[in-house]
Amino acid sequence: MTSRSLPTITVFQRSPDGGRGLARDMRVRWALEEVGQPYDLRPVSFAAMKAPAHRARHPFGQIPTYEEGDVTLFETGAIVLHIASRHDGLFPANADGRARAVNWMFAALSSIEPVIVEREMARHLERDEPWFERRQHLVEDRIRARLGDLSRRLGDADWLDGGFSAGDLMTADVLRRLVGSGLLEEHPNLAAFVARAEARPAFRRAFDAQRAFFGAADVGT
Ligand code: GTB
Repeated sequence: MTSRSLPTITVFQRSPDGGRGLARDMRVRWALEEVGQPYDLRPVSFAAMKAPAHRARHPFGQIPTYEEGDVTLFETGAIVLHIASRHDGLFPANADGRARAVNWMFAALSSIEPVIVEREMARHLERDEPWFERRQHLVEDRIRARLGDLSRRLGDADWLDGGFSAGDLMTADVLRRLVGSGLLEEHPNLAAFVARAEARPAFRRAFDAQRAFFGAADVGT
């Protein structure tokens, strides 16, 4: 009998968000919890993230990465797709349903996440610029347009395409970054979608694990 090690994901050594689970390892942890796959963590400092050993895993020197056997992956879209493809629980059984779930994963990462990240980057890096307020309005209008379309598509359904899938996981995780901004709350069905996703036992386990990890790391180092 061969012993196989657990998949290992890299995470921030110290939480930049105080354990709110907003960094992108959260979606990987959540996917692993959804399929019942235990995992190990490799915490990396900001300095270690940019060092050659980590860049061998992640060319852009970021987290998370995912190592399983001989496979090392470094984009959360690819990582969650990998997990969903190899385990039951995140994709529908039929090929067409699976294709639509993958479609929603790409939509989350390509059509929804970029404008949300743009808003955050501007808030972090451009706050003192004279054009900040004007630009912020423009970016928020673009977010509103996306959320309006998404809200109309979701309607009063629980999930985006039938049962919960990796497409919902990715979309909810992307939208979580807007909780409390007022933008998500303009669409009660989207706010309820995120709350429903966050109420899933697998999400709770992943969230509690990252919070416990960061709490322990903060005390110990
Ligand atoms: N496209 C990549 C993916 O999806 O995997 C993006 C990976 C990425 O942006 N990683 C970030 C990182 O490593 C962490 S998640 N940044 C360090 C660097 O680039 O040097 C982004 C993030 C960080 C912090 C918060 N926060 O504090 O709320 C939220 C999100």
